[in-house]
Amino acid sequence: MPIALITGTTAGIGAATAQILAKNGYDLILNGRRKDRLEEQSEELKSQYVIKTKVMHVDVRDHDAVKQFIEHLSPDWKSIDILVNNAGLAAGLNSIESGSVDHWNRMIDTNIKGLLHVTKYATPLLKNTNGHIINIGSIAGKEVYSNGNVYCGTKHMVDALNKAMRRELAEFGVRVTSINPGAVETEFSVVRLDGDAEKAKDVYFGFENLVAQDIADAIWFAVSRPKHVNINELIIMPSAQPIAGEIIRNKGL
Ligand code: NDP
Ligand code: 8X3
Repeated sequence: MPIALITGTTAGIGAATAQILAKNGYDLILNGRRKDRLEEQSEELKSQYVIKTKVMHVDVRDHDAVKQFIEHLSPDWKSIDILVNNAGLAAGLNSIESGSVDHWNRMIDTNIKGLLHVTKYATPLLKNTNGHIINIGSIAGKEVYSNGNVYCGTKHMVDALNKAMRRELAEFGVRVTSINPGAVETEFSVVRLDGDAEKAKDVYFGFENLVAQDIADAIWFAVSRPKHVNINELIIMPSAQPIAGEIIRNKGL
C-alpha cells in the first residue's frame, strides 16, 4: 500500500485530504497537536477504509520532535510516497505597526520552519520512492493584501521553497506541487481571529466560499497524474474572489 504523510489533519484541508487519500487506498501518517482528534480520526478512517494509520502527535515547530518521529519510523512506515505540507495558520489581521510579535512568531515558526522541519527529514524517504511533495501555499503567497503582511510573507516563502524543492528534487524523480487556495471555510478564520467564531463567520458572508473538499480534490488530481506529469502549481479561488483580499458579496456569487 502507498503511504502519505499529511501535516495538520485534525481539521480543514488536512482532514479532507486524509479522507480522499484513504478512499484511494493510502496508508496515512496523521499529524497535529490535538491528540484526541488525531486518535478519533485514526479510528474513524480505519473503520471506513481498509488502510493502516499512524498518529504523529507532534508540533511541526518542534525540530527535535519532528526529527525523532520521522527517523524512528519503522521500516514499513518509512516508504513514504506523498508528503502533504499542510499544517499552517494565519494569526491576526493587523497593520505591521499594530501587529503582535506572538502572532508573527507563530506564523513564521509554523508556516515556514515547520514545513522545513518535516521536509528535511521526509525528503530522503521520498527519494527512495520517487515520491511527491504537495505544499499548501495560498493566494496570499502570490499576492498581498492590507493587514495580511506577515501571513502573506510566510506564504510567499512557501512559494519560493516550492520552486526550490522542485529544482533540487526533479533529478531524483520526486515531483513537487504547490496548491494555492483563496478563501476556504475551515477553522482558519477562527484561528486567525483568536477564537472569535462569530466574527469568523462574517469572513464567509454573502458569497460561496471554497470548502476543504475542493482543495482535497485538487490535491488528488495532482498526485494521481501519471509519473511524467508534474502539476507545478495551482491557484484555486472562489468565483467571488477575483484577487487576494477582495470578495464580491451579496451578488449571488
Ligand atoms: P485549519 O485551521 O482548519 O487547519 C489547520 C491544521 O493545521 C489543523 O489540523 C491544525 O491542527 C494544524 N496545525 C496548526 N499548527 C500546527 C502545528 N504547529 N503543528 C502541527 N499541526 C498544526 O485551517 P486550514 O485547513 O484552512 O489550513 C490548512 C492550510 O491551508 C494552512 O497552511 C493554511 O495557511 C492554508 N490555506 C488556508 C486557506 C483558507 O482560506 N482556509 C486558504 C489558503 C491556504 P492542530 O491545531 O491539532 O495542531
Ligand atoms: C488564506 C486565503 O485569501 O485569506 O490563505 O489570504 S486568504
